[in-house]
Order: sequence, then C-alpha cells, then structure tokens
Amino acid sequence: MTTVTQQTIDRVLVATINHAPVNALNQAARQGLKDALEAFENDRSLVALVVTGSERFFSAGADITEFTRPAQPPSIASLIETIEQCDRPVIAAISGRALGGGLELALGCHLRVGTASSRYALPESKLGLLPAVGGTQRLPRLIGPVEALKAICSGEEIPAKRALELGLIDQIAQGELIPAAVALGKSSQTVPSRANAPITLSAQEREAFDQEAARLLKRHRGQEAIDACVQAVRAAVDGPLEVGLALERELFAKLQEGAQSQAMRHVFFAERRVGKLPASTQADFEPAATVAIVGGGMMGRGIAMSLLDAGLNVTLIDVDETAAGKAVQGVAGQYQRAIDKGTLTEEEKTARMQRLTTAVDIAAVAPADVVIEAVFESMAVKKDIFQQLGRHARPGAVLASNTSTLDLNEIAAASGRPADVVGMHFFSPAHIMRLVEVIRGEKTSLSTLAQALDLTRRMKKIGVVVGVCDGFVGNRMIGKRSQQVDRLLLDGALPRPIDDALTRFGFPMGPLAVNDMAGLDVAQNVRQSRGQVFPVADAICALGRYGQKTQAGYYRYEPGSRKPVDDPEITALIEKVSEQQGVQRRELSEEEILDRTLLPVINEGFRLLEEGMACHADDIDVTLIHGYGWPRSTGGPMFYAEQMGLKTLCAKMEKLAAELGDPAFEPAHLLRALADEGLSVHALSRRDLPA
Ligand code: T1G
Repeated sequence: MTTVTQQTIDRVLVATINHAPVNALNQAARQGLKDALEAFENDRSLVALVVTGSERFFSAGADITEFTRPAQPPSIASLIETIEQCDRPVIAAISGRALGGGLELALGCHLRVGTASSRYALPESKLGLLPAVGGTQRLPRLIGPVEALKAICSGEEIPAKRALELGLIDQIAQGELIPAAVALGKSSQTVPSRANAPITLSAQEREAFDQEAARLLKRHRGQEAIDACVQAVRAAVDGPLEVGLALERELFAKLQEGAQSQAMRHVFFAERRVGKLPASTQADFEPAATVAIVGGGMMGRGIAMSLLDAGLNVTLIDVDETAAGKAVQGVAGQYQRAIDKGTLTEEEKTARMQRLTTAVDIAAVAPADVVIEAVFESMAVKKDIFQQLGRHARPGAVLASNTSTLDLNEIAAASGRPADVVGMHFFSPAHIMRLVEVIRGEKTSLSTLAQALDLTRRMKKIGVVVGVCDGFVGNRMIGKRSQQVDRLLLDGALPRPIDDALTRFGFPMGPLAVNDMAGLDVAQNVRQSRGQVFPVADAICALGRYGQKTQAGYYRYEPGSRKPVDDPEITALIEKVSEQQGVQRRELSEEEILDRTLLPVINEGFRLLEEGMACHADDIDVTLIHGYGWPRSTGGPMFYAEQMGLKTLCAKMEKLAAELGDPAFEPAHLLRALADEGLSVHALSRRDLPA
C-alpha cells in the first residue's frame, strides 16, 4: 500500500498515513504528505485538506532509525511551512496517539480534531532530544508556556479531554472522525490566523513560568535535553516564532550529536530488543488466563496487581484467612490511592477486585495456568512449596519462583517437574517496577520460558532472560559496588561524598542512603551467610544502627523523617575502623569514587556475558537501568563502557588493580579481548539463551 493515500470526500482531500506499526514519519511518509499537499495546492476545487493516520496512531513522530543517517528531504518542517502558506484550511484528524513530530505536524495544521480516546505527547526529552519541528514554539502559543513546559519536559501523554480543555485540540469528534473533520473543513472557510508574536505574559504569569522552569531544571539536573527544552520554550515567551524556531533547530542539532541522546536512543531500542525469543524458536504455550500467587506479602500483592491490571484472574494464597484478608485489603488500598490520584476509575477497581480470589490451601493452585511463588527468601521454605506445587498444580502449568538469590535448579528439582519451573525475579514495588529477571534453569523448557516472557510482556513489564548464578545479573553486578563502597569508607571517604558522587552521576539515590532505606541488617544477613566481612558496615550494625527503621545507619534520621542527616558519630566510627584496620586515611576525589564504584560493576557485566549468564549487552543495560536506577542518560553500564572506550576502561582498571591489589579491577577476559581487537560489546550477536 502507498505510504500516504489520497481520497476526496465532498470536495475535501483526505490524506491518510499508512506506515505500520506506528506511522513513524519516514522519508516515504513525508514524501507522501508532500504529494498530498501539492495535489491540494493544485486543485482549486478542493475546500480543505484533512491529514489523518491509523486508528491507533496518527503518528509516533520522526523515524528514530533515520537519525543516524543523513536527513533525506522533504523534512517535517518543510511540510509544516507549506501548510502554513495554504489559503484553505488544513485539518489534523487524530485517532490514537499523536507523538513527537506527529503532534508537531498536527500543531502545524490550522485545526485539530481528535477522537475521545486520542492522546498527545512530545516525548522527545525521553530520547535526550527536544521537539525539533516547532513543538517548543507552537505548543506554548496554544496552551500557555507553563503547561507546555510541563508537557515537553515530562513527555507524558495528555488524554483527549484534557487536550480539549487546554486548547491543544479544537474538537472531539462526536461521531466518526473523518466525517467530523470533513465537516469542520467545509465550515472553516477562512484559515485561522497564526500567533507568531512573542507570548505576552503578566508579571505573575512570568513568575509562575520561571518557577516551573527552575523546578524542572532542579529535578532533571544534568540532563542536557531538559536544559534545552527550557531554553527553547523561554524563547517562545521572549521572541517571535522565527527566532524560536531557529534556536530549536540549533539546540536539536547539538543534542542529537551528543552522548546523552545517543545513549537514550540506544536504551529505547534495547528495551524493545530484550526478552524476545529468537524467531526460529518453536515454543508452544497457551497464553495464561489464571495465575495463582503463593504468598500475599508486599511482593505477592504487587505481582497480583500487575496481573489484575493486565486482565488476568488471580488467586492469592496465604497461610490463613487473616493473612489472605490483609493481602486483599492491601491491594484494594493501593487501587483506592490510584482512584484518589485520578489514574483509575471506580469501575476499573471493581472489575479488578472481582478477578481476585483468595485461598488458604495450596491445593487451590490446581486450576492455575501459572503459579508464582512469592514467599520469604529461604531455600528450605521454597523447596517445600515447590514440592507441593509439583503435586497440586495441573500438568503443564508453569511454576515460577520469585527468588532473587537462590539456586533455581535446586528449587526446580524439588518440584519433581523441573521443565515447568522458571524464575521470575520481580523488583519492589512490583506493581510499579518494570523489570523482571526471567531465570532459565538447567531444565526449564522453552515453552515454560516463553510463557513467563509472555506474561511479563502482558503486565507491560520488561523481561530479561538470565542464567542461574549467584545474584543473577542485577544483584550480582550491584553487589560489586557494595564491596567497593565499604573499602572506600575505610580508605578515607565518608557516606555523603560517596552518595553525592553517584547522584551527580545520575542515580536517583546514593548507595548508602539506599542501604539505610533497605535496612542494614538485611545485607548483613546475606554477608554472614556468605562468610563476607565488610569492616565498616559490620561495625555500624554492631551498634544496632540498621538504617531508617532505627533512625540511624550511615546517616541519622529525625523522627518521622526519611532525610539523611550527616552524623559525626559515624565519622568517628569510620575513622576508628580505619585505624583498627591499619589503613592510613586519605582524600579521595569524586573521580576516584566513581571509578571505584562503577568499574567493577561494569567488569562483572563482561564476566556475565563471558559465562553466558546474560545473552547480550543490551540485557545488562536494561537490567541496571530498570532495576537499580542506573542513569538512562548514560545508556546503561555496557553502553557507558563503550562511550568511554573499552581500551580506556581496561587501562583505568589495570591501574586501579595495581594500586589497590584488588582482583575486582582485573579486566574480564572478554573485556580485554574486545579492547585489544577494537571491537564493540553491543555488536556481539545475541547468544543462545543461558541455561
Ligand atoms: N521511529 C521508528 N521506530 C519506532 C518509533 C519511531 N518513532 N516508535 C516506535 N517504533 C518501532 C519500535 O522500535 C518497534 O519496533 C515498533 O515500532 C513498535 O513499537 C522531529 C525529534 C509509539 C508508544 O519518541 O514511545 O519526533 O521492535 O514495541 O508498545 O521533533 O514505540 O517492532 O522492530 O514500542 O505499541 C518522537 C517513540 C520521535 C515515540 C508504541 N517519538 N515510540 O508503543 O510498541 S523524535 C517517540 C514509543 C521526533 C521531532 C522528533 C512507542 C509507541 P520493533 P513498540 P508500543
């Protein structure tokens, strides 16, 4: 089919973009739109032009895959210029989503009519970019600079009703979209005049704008795209359209070349590549309809909500009526909070709660297509449960364990049917966090794996397939950081500079503040079970300082507050431990703190690839970004390594290994081999699934 089709209805030309799956405006689509505009120009019997897309997508914007190639004409900007010169109305008829350059094209039209379910966003900042074809200039002129700034910096979608209130669209079609757009075209015989002058603001409005800009810059500190978005929208307030458009183009060109946007575009595609079985895989399974969850704690409830949200039936099983009742109340409470926030309706809550049942007998797993175990992290407890699941679950049902550290093969063996067993390591809070490590055991069958991945996708989560090893991918990598943090404290650093270095790098929280939040006793139990000694952490725990819950850990906390306050007692304690260990404390630069906390984590990523525990560098990037707050603007640990250069990385590590005598800094074989050969780790082909 041609990318843009033309049809005349009642003297109105209707141009329809057909470029599955998302109507990205690639060269063919742009050319098709140009042709339609020319046809419209040349035929004076036509009274209006309607531009429309598919039912799901008006357009998802510029074709991101074209960004790495030289731009081919016609540009979206030139199409908008042509529209602006039309003396008869051009109308955007929007069904589904209008995103990025797609929305900008619609903003360039004279009028916009949407369906009730249409949605609007400028998500470019999520790709480290800014809207580049007038979005930063036309949206503020249409809906006001404060609302525009919020929309542009968040990239969030605006639903039709709100878009109408804001003035982003002119009409929501009451009946069918195209007839409504055609009627609008016929009734608008004059072309609405354009607001090209600077936006006039009262002193109060200007102050509100400045405040919002300052808030966003603070919140997204270090993100070049947000800086650029703010600058560009400010230009709409301060100057005429032409000047703003020129600045927007200039800022876009810089961002597009920059490391942050390259990294964020990498993440966009990596997120879509992971968790897919190779096309050649013959996996046979029926999509699950009913899932049983064993364990109604925080994790079980979060998983239940994700499944209910995805339309599945859920049976929550806990030890007694009281526990099961509490779990249901917990779920209902979360939904109520969503209603209060306006993100869920009363009817949606009712429908979801109706699909939730509880049981106290594990035999209730019998009808389930998938069983997810979400109990306390203890091998004995999990083995006992899997033994029972092996007996009670129906033949062919998938048995998933939400273990975060244990040997899945041992759990699987206990079930007596290891081909049906898979790991699904959710992250807390499970109804919000998108990452699931899907763990393939030695005997996990392909159809079991495929069912787990399908379920993950249906929950709108990102599944990453990993092999069985201690800590799987994420915990194993981040565990390397914990070791180094203790050593940094011993060598001369204090909690605050370590946390500050990592938050400046882009983590939402520093590792010590995170530890205080999670509870220091939890990590201590794990260390003890592994025979590991962390002198500083152990000394802090010995004082009964377990973090926020005891109002004291690496920091001190005022009653009822979660804000970490520096504590001189901790400084003294750390200094004492250094002395006891015979370590001469010294000043550590931020660069050294970053190198020592990040490089061993990255190195472990190479080891995981080498061992076949992860299938591809993309999987590692996505895991650390979605599960551990690794900053998206660096592309994830492996992409960050590539941007640094694998040779440079190796050299830095060898230097640290020599200085510190710590094997964690000895480059992994794979890293060294790629560095020596000048090869890229992302260019390695996706390995077979780990087993
Ligand atoms: N360009 C190219 N491919 C795209 C694409 C795009 N804009 N959007 C999606 N795809 C591919 C995607 O890789 C996947 O491919 C398939 O479409 C389905 O996507 C000038 C600078 C649209 C909400 O940022 O947010 O306009 O994996 O699996 O869950 O100012 O994709 O099948 O091979 O994600 O239904 C601005 C990005 C661009 C939108 C659909 N636009 N896309 O979600 O399916 S910059 C965006 C999305 C711009 C102007 C500028 C989502 C989606 P494959 P999917 P989905």
